Amino acid sequence: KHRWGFCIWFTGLSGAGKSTTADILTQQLLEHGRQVTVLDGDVVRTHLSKGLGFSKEDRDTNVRRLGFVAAEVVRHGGAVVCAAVSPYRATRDEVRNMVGPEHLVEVFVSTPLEVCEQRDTKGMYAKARRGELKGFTGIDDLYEEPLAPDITLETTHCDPEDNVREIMRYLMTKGFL
Ligand code: GGZ
Repeated sequence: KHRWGFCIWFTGLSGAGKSTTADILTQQLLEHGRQVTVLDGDVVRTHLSKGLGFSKEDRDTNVRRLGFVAAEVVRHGGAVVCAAVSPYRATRDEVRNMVGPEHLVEVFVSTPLEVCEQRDTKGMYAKARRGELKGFTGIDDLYEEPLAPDITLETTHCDPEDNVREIMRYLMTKGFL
């Protein structure tokens, strides 16, 4: 009944709203009768990627692992929601190719650094600013913005429910739902 698998890939800074949006999207997809595999970087780092840090190499390994699992699920016609900072363009492109370019929906959660830093829900930006946390994305580590994301979301003036509606509409237009 569902012909196509697909992967929604959220990328953006820490605190941008990736997990929040991913959670609501997952609920919506379930209500739509679509089972979903959720791969959140933060959670994956407690099992599949346990022991990995935040060097470029470790981030790439983490992101590729998410991509590998996502590709398997999509290949069997499933739906996957991935949320990870995934700061490097080349690695995100790799993942797109692993999953199959036409099955991956790249969603850029474009919340500006200033806003993420103001939210600072976990106090990590403050730590990074004090130099207690090295290599924090957006502070002293690179974030390469997507050049051609399928969807760009705004979380400063839009609420997550509206953003999720936009993603659902996109999925319907593309024939995924
Ligand atoms: C970025 C870090 C770092 C550093 C710990 N840089 O807001 P959070 O807490 O929950 O999201 C961030 C999460 C990033 O993990 P990912 O697996 O998504 O990253 S990546 O795709 O780059 O592999 C943040 C926390 O881990 N965190 N140290 N140095 N975020």
